[in-house]
Amino acid sequence: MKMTLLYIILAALMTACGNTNATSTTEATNDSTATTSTTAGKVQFDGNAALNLAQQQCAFGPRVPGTPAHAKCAEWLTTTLKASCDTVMVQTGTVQTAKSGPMGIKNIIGIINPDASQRLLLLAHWDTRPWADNDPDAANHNKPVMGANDGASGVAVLLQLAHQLKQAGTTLGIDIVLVDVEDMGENDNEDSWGLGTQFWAEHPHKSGYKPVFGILLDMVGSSDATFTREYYSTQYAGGFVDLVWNCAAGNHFINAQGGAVTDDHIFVNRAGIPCVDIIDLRSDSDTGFCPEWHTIHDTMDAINPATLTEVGQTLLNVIAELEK
Ligand code: 1BN
Ligand code: ZN
Repeated sequence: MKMTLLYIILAALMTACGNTNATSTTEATNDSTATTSTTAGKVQFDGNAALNLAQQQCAFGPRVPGTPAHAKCAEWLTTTLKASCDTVMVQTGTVQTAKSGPMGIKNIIGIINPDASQRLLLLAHWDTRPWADNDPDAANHNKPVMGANDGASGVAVLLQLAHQLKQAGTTLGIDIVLVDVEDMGENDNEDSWGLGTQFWAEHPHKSGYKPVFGILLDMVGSSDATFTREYYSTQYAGGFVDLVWNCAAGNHFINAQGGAVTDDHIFVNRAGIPCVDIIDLRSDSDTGFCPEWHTIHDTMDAINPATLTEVGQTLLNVIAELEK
């Protein structure tokens, strides 16, 4: 009976938001850019404010775990979330990295409407990679990545979303989990990535935690971004991928199947929570990502407010749908 109800709700959500091109494999321009109704009225996502929040993260320098910049940014993220969320928790622990031994982590969690039973999980990693090992110049391979796109962009959208929801109000329960130590992995070692998320999946911030589903943001700021439907998201959470792409704002969301990424969402899905990865996947590059990925060029020049607006607006559209 319970499962039947879940399927009915999911079927309704899958066709929600007005874009009915969910199974199309051609490029689609979405038309859900209109303002969104929430309990507090119309809300339009402010991508310029999000860009400013990315800039503030980058001003600390690369947020490499174990460095002073990482520690200072953790304080700032906690303070910033406290201004918008009802409850903020900082989850600490130690994980085993592939190349740098044991590492302390801080997962920073902002909770909106803690008593609401229907909840949406939103994730982004806030750490940055210690090594720009995809840089065309090998002399840069041991330099840290600034992570304007790979780290700061997703966090900035979630911080700005929390800020706007505080002003507008929402009836939905929302858990924003800023995960640490995503980006210290090594090739061909899946479990070496997403260490903060793996820790959270083993120690959820609330026992029996069961949101409707989760959305992960990763590398969501490039002007050339193409957000295709990521493979594992489709495998584990296909109905929710339909929902998100039906709610998509602007023309960076492409309703076609994209590649597979070993990202934080894998560990959330394995823990039994369906989770969708919104990530910039490129079919025309050797790495599968944007040219700045894991290079010293992943700086503020690599991100722009228009793409952040589209991603933030898409989240607002999904939230409005779940509020109905
Ligand atoms: C995403 C951004 N990832 C790292 N930075 C995850 C990833 C893991 C991407 C392995 C490619 C390979
Ligand atoms: Zn990375």
